[in-house]
Amino acid sequence: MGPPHVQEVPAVTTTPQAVRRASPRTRRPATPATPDPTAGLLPRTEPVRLLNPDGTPLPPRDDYPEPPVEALREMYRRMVVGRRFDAQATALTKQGRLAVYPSSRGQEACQVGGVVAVRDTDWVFPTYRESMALTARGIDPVEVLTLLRGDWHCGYDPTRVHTAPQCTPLATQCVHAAGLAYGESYQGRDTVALAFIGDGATSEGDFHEGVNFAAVFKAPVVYFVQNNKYAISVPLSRQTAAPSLAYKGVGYGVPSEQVDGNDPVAVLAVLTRAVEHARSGKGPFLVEAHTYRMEAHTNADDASRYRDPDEVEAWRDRDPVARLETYLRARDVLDDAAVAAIAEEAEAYAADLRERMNAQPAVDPLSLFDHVYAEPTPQLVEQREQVRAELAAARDSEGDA
Ligand SMILES: Cc1ncc(C[n+]2csc(CCOP(=O)(O)OP(=O)(O)O)c2C)c(N)n1
Ligand SMILES: [Mg+2]
Repeated sequence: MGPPHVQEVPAVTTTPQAVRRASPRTRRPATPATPDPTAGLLPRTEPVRLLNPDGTPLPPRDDYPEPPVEALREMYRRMVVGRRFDAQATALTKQGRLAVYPSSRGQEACQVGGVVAVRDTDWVFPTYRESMALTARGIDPVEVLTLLRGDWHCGYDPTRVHTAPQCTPLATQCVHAAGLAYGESYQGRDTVALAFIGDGATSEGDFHEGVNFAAVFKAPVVYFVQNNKYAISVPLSRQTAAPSLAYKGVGYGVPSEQVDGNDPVAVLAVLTRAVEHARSGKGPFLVEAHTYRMEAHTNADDASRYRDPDEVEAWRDRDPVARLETYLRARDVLDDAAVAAIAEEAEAYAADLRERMNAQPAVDPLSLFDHVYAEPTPQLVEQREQVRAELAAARDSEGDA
């Protein structure tokens, strides 16, 4: 007798074909369903949202519990100060105090949500767009703007503030973040790296290499794509045919999510979960936030040449600062007096920044050549000498005048 699960073969009474049809032995056993290899990796088909655009709450959801209201209130404070900082930095370009400034007005929920979601001991990897995020992280705004003033490559000490220098070469921070996060976990620390990245930069090789490395080596990185719909003048429709940038995770085995990037409550909820995922040893996580760049690419760009003003107006109705303010007022954790006090704090912050940015920094142009290589190349030595000679000639001619 065979094993108990094998059924007895009945006697042959008709044609072999009929037997084959009738015999339970020839019936294929039901194959167990193959587990979906993408389970848990794909983002939800709709961006996660916890507040309506007018600030009224949506029904609570189990997958993304609402963050504590104190954290949201603190987020509001930093968003208001951040917006004022951003306006001040734009004004400084007009006064000739900054060479260039890429504004992140309209992206406050992402800029602030990103840094609120991580610990001070975690590492942040920003791009040129993230000046507001860095000030929200508590870095001195004058130190943040040093790069854009053109004084020095980075005005703050990255190791002290656990924040990498702002990257202008697109997506390079994605590999830096993967390397740092892997190194930290290798040494037994539970540090998470948060890498900001733009929609356009997800087309860069470094984005894919960083995400792939982090996935294979389970490096605790949160890749946070701020999809602000433009890469300078290139709209998203010309950038990618992907259904959502969050889908770029699945090809590397990286779980991902998409979120309404102008909903501060949802941004913090989604990033909190993504950071927890990375910290718990499960590897990287990819978040795409749908937001909008309200200003031009930088002050040196004229966005009216490539986008419709009606589009910008439509996004004004989804303003993240007003949205959070409405919600917090309804929750009774913000009133007129608190709003006025925060606005006053923002004004004082901007005035202090203006004052300190008016001081002419002492910069030695030759320091540009320092720290590039441990041993300078012959070309650098030659270029340094050229600059030195030009500066000396300029000084001499000033003396003659
Ligand atoms: C490797 C590289 N290629 C091109 C550029 C020029 N560039 C600077 S910003 C930018 C657009 C980036 O758009 P996105 O990634 O969407 O970020 P956003 O500026 O919208 O924050 C480009 C093409 C660059 N800085 N680095
Ligand atoms: Mg963009």
